[in-house]
Amino acid sequence: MHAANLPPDALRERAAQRANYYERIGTRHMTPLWEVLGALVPTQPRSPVQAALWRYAELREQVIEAGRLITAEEAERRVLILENPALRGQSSITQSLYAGLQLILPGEVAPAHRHSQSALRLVLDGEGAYTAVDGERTTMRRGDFIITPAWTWHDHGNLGDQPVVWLDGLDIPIVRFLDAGFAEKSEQHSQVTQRPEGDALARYGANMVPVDYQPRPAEPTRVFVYPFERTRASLKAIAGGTPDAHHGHKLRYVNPATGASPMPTIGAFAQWLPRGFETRPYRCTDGTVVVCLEGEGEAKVGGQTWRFQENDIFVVPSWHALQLRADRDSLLFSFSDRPVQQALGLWRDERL
Ligand code: GTQ
Repeated sequence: MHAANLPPDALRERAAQRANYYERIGTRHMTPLWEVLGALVPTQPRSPVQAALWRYAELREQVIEAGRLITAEEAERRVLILENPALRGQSSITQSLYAGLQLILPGEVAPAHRHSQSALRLVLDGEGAYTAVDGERTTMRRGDFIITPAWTWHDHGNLGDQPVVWLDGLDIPIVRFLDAGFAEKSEQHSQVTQRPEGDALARYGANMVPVDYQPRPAEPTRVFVYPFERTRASLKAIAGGTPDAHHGHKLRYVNPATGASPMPTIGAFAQWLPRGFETRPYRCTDGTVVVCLEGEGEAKVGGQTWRFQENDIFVVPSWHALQLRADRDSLLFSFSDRPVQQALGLWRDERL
């Protein structure tokens, strides 16, 4: 008999029986699927992640204050985690990704370690710092996209006279979800340099690779720095053409030896929006962190609208429509878990 046909006291009686049943099976660690099926198998993504924006002017002030409270050495990594407002306590900016703002003061070293988690850095502010990856240093310049793939040794240092701040993006929540994390501290505080600066870029990042190099399919690139001046030059060179209605002029960073993403778990993108250009709304299943490197404008995400300017950071949750408008020529960097979703056959997008 359908519930609609039951008299009210029969309905109450049945609800009480079910509640009693749920309680009894609950003591044996079972629970009824039919109460949660709609949430488990949604008709479309209903991300708990919240759209949010962090203004760099505020971020900088807070992270500089951290520089007075703890040294890089004591902290190991002096980082303020950007926590999604709906995921407080989880050290996550989206369900799958972590983001944080790292500060290194003149003379400091963030000691060498390695871990299963893959990391990217986007340099935001200050000059004179370096990151060393598996024995090679790279000077960090604003806008440089630097990677430290899983299990590569890395340390950071500041040889200059200014505080240096960058954005860290890691796949920490993915590795935690899989219970697959390992980490190790190096005996060397700073890695001994084994190759001159620029070696990896020359060998692997100039449309050539060493003659016997055969990368495995998901192997991260040996190119660990994508210099901003190259990215910017490419975007400027294509900016005269007709922009895509939903993306403007958008490129994805690749492992030049394979065409895949630089690291298997994180995809990264750079995009140029000419002054006055407004994108049509677009949504995709990869929750995305966006950083304004140049220009200013407005972002509409779901129902929210923000103005953004240089170094502001915002997060677009899965399947939320994004619309961007540039009020000056603007260059945006972004990263997401897209390669994971694509490898699993899950990724979808929609041009609205
Ligand atoms: O620079 O190695 O933001 O290990 C979080 C964990 C940075 C790093 C983070 C890390 C690092």
